[in-house]
Amino acid sequence: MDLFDDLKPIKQEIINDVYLLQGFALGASERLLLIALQAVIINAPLCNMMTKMGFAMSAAMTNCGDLGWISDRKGYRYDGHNPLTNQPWPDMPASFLQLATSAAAECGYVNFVPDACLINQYIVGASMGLHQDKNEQDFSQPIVSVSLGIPATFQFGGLKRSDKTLKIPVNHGDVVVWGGEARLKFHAVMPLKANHHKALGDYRYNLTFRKAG
Ligand code: MD6
Ligand code: FE
Repeated sequence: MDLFDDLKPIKQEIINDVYLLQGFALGASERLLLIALQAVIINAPLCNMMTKMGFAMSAAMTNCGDLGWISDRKGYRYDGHNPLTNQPWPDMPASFLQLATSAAAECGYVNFVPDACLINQYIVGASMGLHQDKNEQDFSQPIVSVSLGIPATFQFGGLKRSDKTLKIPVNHGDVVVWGGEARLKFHAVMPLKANHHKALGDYRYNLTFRKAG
């Protein structure tokens, strides 16, 4: 075996402008990331927001950073305050910012400075339907999506809801980055299968970083 055989290809371009960085969030900074995640959730508890249609979303959510993504009977939007507490969202932890900017840079987005981080918590059976991320101001900026905890299957489609989708398995520590021609493509999370993660229990967490404002 050669010296560098063990180095996995860090970046795979799954679809044009959709990158999978396997295990990118692991390593020395993983512990700091998980401690920061716990602190954010203590300050801004997870809750199942309502959709415009009046159904509770199956993933529980919270946010950190200057702006937070929220949903209620008025629709989807970004807001600087947590509707549960009327307080500003917790600051984005340095470990979050570092992870998001380095993942984006790895994929060629060198100027990415997220101002919003949405945190989703999925229990077994929870899912997210096919949708586009289009509540942000500047579509030249990418989306950085960090998967933690138990595995899930991410689905990536096209610019039309009816376009066929590709399944992307995502595991603890994987990061998906999309931008450019993929920025407005439909995507979804398939219903979570029961599993267990040694640090995060029976949950999947997803951190989605965006330049929203
Ligand atoms: C995920 N979440 O949780 C993917 N998009 O893995 C999303 O794609 C998403 O949670 C827009 C708004 C909220 C979300
Ligand atoms: Fe999305």
